[in-house]
Amino acid sequence: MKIVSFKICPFVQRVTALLEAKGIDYDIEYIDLSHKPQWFLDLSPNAQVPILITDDDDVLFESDAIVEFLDEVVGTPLSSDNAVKKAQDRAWSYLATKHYLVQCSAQRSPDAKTLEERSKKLSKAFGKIKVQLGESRYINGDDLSMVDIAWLPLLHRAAIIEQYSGYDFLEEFPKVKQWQQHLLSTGIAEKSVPEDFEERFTAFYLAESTCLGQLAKSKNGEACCGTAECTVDDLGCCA
Ligand SMILES: N[C@@H](CCC(=O)N[C@@H](CS)C(=O)NCC(=O)O)C(=O)O
Repeated sequence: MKIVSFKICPFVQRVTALLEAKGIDYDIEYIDLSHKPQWFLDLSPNAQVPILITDDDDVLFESDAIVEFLDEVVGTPLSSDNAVKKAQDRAWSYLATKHYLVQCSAQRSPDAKTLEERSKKLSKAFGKIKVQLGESRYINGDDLSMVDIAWLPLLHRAAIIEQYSGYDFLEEFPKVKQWQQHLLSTGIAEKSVPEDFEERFTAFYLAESTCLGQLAKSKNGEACCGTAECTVDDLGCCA
């Protein structure tokens, strides 16, 4: 099977994380979303990645549909066979995927005020999921579930942002942070992205035009915007 992908897309990462968690081989083809190839436009009804091309050449789109299909047809299912639990898990997964673009836009915030406003939206989701976390490694116990896979892109990206800029989307949520550590320690996050993911991700989200990029520069001991007159606001972004 083949996944058509864009290197830093969280919706793609949810699909590849599921395949990595199940230990299933797959091919991946990266496209440039600013120059979508015609063959891709012919296959993808909404012109978005991911799409999955099965071994029988069937084409699936929308990451929700793709992960549900994959969970059913390859490897050991991660979904519960109890219909109520399965529906509940779907709902907790949607809470994550509805916030992928919220996190992307928070990461691209040009200034501290915008970053705070956008982070607040993301925090609402972390505040809801934290109540679901118990003492076990993962959300449903000691085995990975579809909910863990749906939240993995958010938690992986939060860890990279914290590492480079010191800004922690999870600061107020120690339980979520513990879950993040457990998920990262599986190695699935790194396996689910291309080798140059961190480079591409930081080049885009920690560009100098972003507040987080300015924080990353300050953390490195560099002037946040490279000008001698540079002043910083409360967060450390260029004022
Ligand atoms: N609802 C879609 C969202 C996928 C999505 O937003 N993909 C982005 C990349 S992360 C994309 O292809 N954007 C190109 C576009 O919208 O033209 C899914 O879950 O698969």
